[in-house]
Amino acid sequence: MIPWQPRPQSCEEIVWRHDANPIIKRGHFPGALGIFNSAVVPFGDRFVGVFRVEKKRRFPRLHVGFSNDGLQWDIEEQPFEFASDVTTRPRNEYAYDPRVCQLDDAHYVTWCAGHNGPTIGMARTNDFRTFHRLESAFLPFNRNGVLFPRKIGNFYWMLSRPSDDGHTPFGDIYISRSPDLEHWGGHRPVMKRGGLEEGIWWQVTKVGAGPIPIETSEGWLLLYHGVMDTCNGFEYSMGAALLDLDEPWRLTHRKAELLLSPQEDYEINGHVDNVVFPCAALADDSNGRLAIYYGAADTSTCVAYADLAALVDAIKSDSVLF
Ligand code: BMA
Repeated sequence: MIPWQPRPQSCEEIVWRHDANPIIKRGHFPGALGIFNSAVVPFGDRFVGVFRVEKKRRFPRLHVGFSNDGLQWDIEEQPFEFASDVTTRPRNEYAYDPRVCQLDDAHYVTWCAGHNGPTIGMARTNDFRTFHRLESAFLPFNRNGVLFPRKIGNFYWMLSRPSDDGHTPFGDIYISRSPDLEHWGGHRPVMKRGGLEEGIWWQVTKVGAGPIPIETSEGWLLLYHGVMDTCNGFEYSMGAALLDLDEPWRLTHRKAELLLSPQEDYEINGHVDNVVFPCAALADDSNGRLAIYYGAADTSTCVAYADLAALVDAIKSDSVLF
């Protein structure tokens, strides 16, 4: 069973927060200053996660964790290493913002890899003990590489966000396809950042894909982060869109209102203030429940919930395309 709490009586939002957020806080294990922007998936009768952990060197690395209920996590104190590596990479490579995707009979981790500049690293695992490094999907600079959970028309597909070497004051979501998870091409823009117009202002600076897209009868449900620049810097919120099931480069609906913005203290204050950054979601088709995992203020890991059908309806009834 995925984590779940019903919507509080007093709440009219499409997405509501877990009442004991953050589920993973600063100091989750000794020396962990932040654990955030991390990905979880069901695994056997448990859950497994790949976590962005920053210790006292503030150097981001990926750590594995396991959980029986998706809320209480046992996270390894050392980052994982690769059993085999086809890339030529700096020995000490940073790694952050992982996504995990079950595809065919394996799990794939994609993340922002310091491979001579940020780009999309990839690894395959069957057991979350041994990770085989694959070639990086793209040239630097790129972030937010998010695989689709099945082939569509004979190809694998990945969303990504071409970027720069810094904090990137721009960014649109692209899609690329591959016959083999190694050679990526056919790059197309899918979703642009917003503009100074109503409904798209909150995502005016950049957008980036969040969790692995969720297949629904109305299209691929894409949760994403949208960023606006303010006098105090960037502000990261969560939005939602639908992509065509067979032609996933076609954006069919995009919700004008954001779904979750930094409002709670743990989202407003942290290593980077005002960040809500979704990286994973668990959907239960049997009851239409959705549990969303997001990083808060580059410090902690949180959960929010939604009813899948209500969320899809909300996207369709408040859609703006531009
Ligand atoms: C991005 C990445 C994210 C982070 C965000 C806000 O560039 O570093 O991991 O959450 O900035 O700081």
